Amino acid sequence: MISLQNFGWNDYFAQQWQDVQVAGVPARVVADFGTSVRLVTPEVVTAELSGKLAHYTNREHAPKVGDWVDVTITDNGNAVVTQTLPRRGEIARNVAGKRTRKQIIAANVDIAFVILAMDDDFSIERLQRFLYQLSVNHVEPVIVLNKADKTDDVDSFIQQIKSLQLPIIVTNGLTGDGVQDIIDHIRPAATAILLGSSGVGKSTLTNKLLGREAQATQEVRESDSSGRHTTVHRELFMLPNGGMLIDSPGIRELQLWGTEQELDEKFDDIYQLIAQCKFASCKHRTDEGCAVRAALNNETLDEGHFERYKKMKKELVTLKKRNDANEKYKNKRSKKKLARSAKDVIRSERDSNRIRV
Ligand SMILES: Nc1nc2c(ncn2[C@@H]2O[C@H](COP(=O)(O)OP(=O)(O)OP(=O)(O)O)[C@@H](O)[C@H]2O)c(=O)[nH]1
Ligand SMILES: [Mg+2]
Ligand SMILES: [Zn+2]
Repeated sequence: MISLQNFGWNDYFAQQWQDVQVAGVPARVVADFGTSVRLVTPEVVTAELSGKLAHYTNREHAPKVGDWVDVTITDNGNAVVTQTLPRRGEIARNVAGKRTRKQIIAANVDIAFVILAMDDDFSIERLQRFLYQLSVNHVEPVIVLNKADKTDDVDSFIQQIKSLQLPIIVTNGLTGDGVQDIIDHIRPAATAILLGSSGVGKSTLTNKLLGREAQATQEVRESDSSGRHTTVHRELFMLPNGGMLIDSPGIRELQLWGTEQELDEKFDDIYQLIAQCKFASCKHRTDEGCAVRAALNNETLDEGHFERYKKMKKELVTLKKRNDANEKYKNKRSKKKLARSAKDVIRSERDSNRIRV
């Protein structure tokens, strides 16, 4: 018999369950396929989404891997997901490309392993984007430096990220070295996710963690390493130690989702400096009394660290502008709709009057 507690059900979700009008039984999503999901519950295995949840306007509420949902068995024996419980520890980003929309990658995640390969693909900027996104959503981060066999100077990679003061694990996905260190961070009934760009070795590590070949892996061809992902959907696996693991498709383009305030909290050192600039409008370039410039000059502030902050800040300002514009557009449309329905009422009254006459 499956116990929901084994899959992470706890007092928090029990409380959520109390707080919403439920129709069926609770279940956890272990794989999502768009309009249907695979679930763990004592009773059902797969379920369709209700029409409302499947509708494009409700994309944010559509169940994703890790979500707790309310599932009902209909009269004809079909299982239907009717609602998604409020999430805790979601992994989200802005959809890839030019559009602006929050995309949930996984829900109810406790700990995230950000995987970096110690090769040409190693990027601190990408790491910081992941870390920012995790901090916004209160997910505990651990850094994994994979492909230990690809370098003879592991220490040079560690030195570059030591200042982040996060746990660092060094692994070799091919031999399984270091994999036990990952497992040691995952408590029973906790949910972990492996994040990182395509080809860093997430699925290779997943197989080592599970002790079986559950996920396909693939050599990244040098000439064609862009936009090709071996893993295409997300799935939640049970680990032998009782924890859970989500392998995810590589994220090449992590567009941020969040607010400037959240970024300032994450980059508190820079935020403190900016507060000391003489002018509130300081651009931190050649301005008089600029505390940021002073710190850059005497090297108490790292240039790269500041550049990454500026870049992310700019991106979040653009995100806010686009969100505001979307909001305005929506309001305008609903106002138009209202005006139209008011006209409809007048017309129908006029028509009924006519009939009456
Ligand atoms: N040399 C070396 N190769 C590794 C290591 N770990 C994984 N690989 C190889 O890297 C390639 C990509 O690994 P995957 O596990 O498929 O990468 P992924 O992160 O799951 O990629 P996507 O599913 O596309 O996001 C495969 O050929 C693996 O065999 C390692 O520690 N050292
Ligand atoms: Mg993969
Ligand atoms: Zn300044």
